[in-house]
Amino acid sequence: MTPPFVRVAPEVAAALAEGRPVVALESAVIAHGLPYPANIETALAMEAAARAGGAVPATIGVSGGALVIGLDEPLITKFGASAQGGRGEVAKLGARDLAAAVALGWDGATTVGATARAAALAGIQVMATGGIGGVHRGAAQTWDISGDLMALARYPVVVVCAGVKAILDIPATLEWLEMLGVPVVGWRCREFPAFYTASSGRRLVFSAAEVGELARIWEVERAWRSGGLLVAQPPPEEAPGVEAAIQSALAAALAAGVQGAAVTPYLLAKVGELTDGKSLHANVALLKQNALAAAILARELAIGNQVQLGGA
Ligand code: PSU
Ligand code: MN
Repeated sequence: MTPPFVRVAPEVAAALAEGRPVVALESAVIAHGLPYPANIETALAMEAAARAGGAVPATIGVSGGALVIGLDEPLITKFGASAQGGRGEVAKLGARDLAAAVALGWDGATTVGATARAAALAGIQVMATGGIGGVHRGAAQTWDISGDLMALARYPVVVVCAGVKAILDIPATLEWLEMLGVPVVGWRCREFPAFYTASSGRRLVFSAAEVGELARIWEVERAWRSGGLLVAQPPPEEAPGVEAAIQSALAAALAAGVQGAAVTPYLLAKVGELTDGKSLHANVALLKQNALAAAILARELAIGNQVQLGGA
């Protein structure tokens, strides 16, 4: 049964009803994280990557007074086009913003936290993103800490990422994930990845070499009905030397007085500009890789479910 105010695309609903693998995809990265038109191409390429991995993609957003699980191509295009020239007709929605945006009939793109909440509502277990939000640099003064972290603790969804965005304070974000009780597992890596590069210098306690290990970890977590699981894998292409651009972007954001939900989109756009698209290239590559990995995990979980059903 679909919860009220949630609209599930027919293809996604059929897959869920039959226990076939589904991967949820966020839309804030389309409307607020990447420049037009690369954002639309990337969103569609992530859907294609999920399909190539054997799962049905469900890009999530708010439109027409409903939480939509499976945006169609016209809506993805509309969300992407809103990034042109900074026109803001598609809001950036965290988990806490979903109800108001639905009630007021807004169009809104969902962050990792909002997507995790939506996926849990729809019964989707795995989602993919680029990097999660986290503790911003200078958070000791600003208290700017992404709602993604609380959502990871709260909603029972596996989030596949390449770490936290490099614009953030990576060690501080790992401390908060620990405090919130969010399990973190590396997939084919022993270090927590740093989004644009494989190495953050932070060693992980748990790392899985095979998808079956990840599936078993999630089966135990899920059986106990707690929150989410963060799975991190290194980016397929590194974009080293982005740090100088990040420093300039941070200084520019401070000078421009950028605040609240606008901080992350501002920094991502500035870093993209300052690196002449080098960061964009790496960002797109890791988004596709994460969608594929999420699909492979979703398929493994679906096989496990079928075996259980068959054995019961
Ligand atoms: N990762 C990217 N690009 C993005 C984001 C993450 O590679 O645009 C988005 C995600 O939607 C994430 C959000 O949930 O940024 C975090 O925003 P904030 O720091 O305002 O919580
Ligand atoms: Mn913030």
